Amino acid sequence: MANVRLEIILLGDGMSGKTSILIKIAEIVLEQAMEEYQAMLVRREIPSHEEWLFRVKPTLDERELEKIIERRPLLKHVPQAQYLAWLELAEPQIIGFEDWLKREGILLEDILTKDTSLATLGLETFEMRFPLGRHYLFVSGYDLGGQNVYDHLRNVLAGLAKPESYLLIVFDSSRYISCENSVRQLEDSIKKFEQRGKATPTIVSIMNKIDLHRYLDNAKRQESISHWVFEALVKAREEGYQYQFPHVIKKDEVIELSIEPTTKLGFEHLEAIIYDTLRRNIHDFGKPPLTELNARSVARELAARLLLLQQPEENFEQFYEELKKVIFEERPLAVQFMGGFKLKALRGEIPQDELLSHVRKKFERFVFDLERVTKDDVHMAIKKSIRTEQLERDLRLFSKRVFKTNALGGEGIVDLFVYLAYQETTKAEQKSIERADVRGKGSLKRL
Ligand SMILES: Nc1nc2c(ncn2[C@@H]2O[C@H](COP(=O)(O)OP(=O)(O)OP(=O)(O)O)[C@@H](O)[C@H]2O)c(=O)[nH]1
Ligand SMILES: [Mg+2]
Repeated sequence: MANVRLEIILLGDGMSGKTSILIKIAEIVLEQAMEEYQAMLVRREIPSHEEWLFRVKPTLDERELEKIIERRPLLKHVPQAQYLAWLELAEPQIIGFEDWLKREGILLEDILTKDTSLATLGLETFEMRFPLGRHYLFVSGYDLGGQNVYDHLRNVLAGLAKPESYLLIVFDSSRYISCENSVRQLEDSIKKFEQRGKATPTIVSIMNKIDLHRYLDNAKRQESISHWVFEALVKAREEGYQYQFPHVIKKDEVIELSIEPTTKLGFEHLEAIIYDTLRRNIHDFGKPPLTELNARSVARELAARLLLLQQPEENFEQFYEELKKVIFEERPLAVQFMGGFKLKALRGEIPQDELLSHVRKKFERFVFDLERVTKDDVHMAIKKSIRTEQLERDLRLFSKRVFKTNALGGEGIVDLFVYLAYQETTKAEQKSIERADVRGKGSLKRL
């Protein structure tokens, strides 16, 4: 068998988890590599990780090890990080894990050091390489930023994707609006592409964040969230509301905003208040599945859903289309972006009121009527946000497989990766059989 090349293009709405999936794939490869490295160590009579945990670790100062791990970004991605750090200290004659990876041609560092606290901008290329017997599997491709990605979809199909590429379409299964938006746009672009007689790449759909979907699909939790959000909205109407949110650049800095009692609440405040109630009330807030960033996207989805529930039938479609444009333009929360003036705000040059008025302008049309809201509305909004199962049926129209994944915990990612690698290796094997066939025939002729 020859080297195998697998080209992947990751596409989908912002925050659906494209970059996280890529990181998880790299972690799975790293785990495999760690097993081989471990086998090499055992041949050199170094204690195995299990032995080390039992015999050596209790005698060590873990702070020393943590200092080494801090300096080695790759080690943070393996459960045996402390063991590897110890090895560096205690057995300097043995090749370190990172050097060994380089020696073996296993390239993963660029992917593993990506930061998902920020959106991917535009397009990032990636390449992973790892051994497959005596050859290599090269996984390369493009990780596209999700903001307004569908504006560029036709160019992606026409420019980047080759017939042999895999287009991985990533959906956030906890956000119906985002899924619905992606599915329709994708259907449309693919139809147009095929009408022009072009060969489409293989499309593989991924319903990601299934852990978050499961978390929200719980009757008791839905009841509590409805209660908290409804109480907060009543408070905003009757007494005004004070909420907090993290600064978009300075992660440790918290910004506080107050609003006067009102019956008409702008979208930007509505989503921020929902975020605030989650932050205040949920005891496991900040940890997966409801990480701080996920709380922001849940808040945005619920705010959009609540707003849609108040729309009369006759202008629903138009309103929905306009709302979708603004909610996919940037990551939530809107108040964190304050009209692009964040740097000036950092220096205190522009007062908050003025900054907020820029956000208001963008969301001008999107105002929630606090006089009409009921607790049942909030409950309904949560239920609608996670009703993504029906979209799966549509997905099967253009995707051979639909994978369900949790990119943080890893569920479904091995299946996905094995599927992709299997497709390409069998193709490569087929080609090499054909080549051998041709060579065989040639030599017969010469005889
Ligand atoms: N609970 C949960 N959170 C996830 C999952 N996948 C990604 N996330 C979180 O969702 C956020 C966005 O993930 P990214 O991987 O940056 O999403 P993306 O699609 O690359 O986003 P853009 O680059 O903005 O288009 C991060 O905070 C991740 O930790 C998942 O399967 N489950
Ligand atoms: Mg990304």
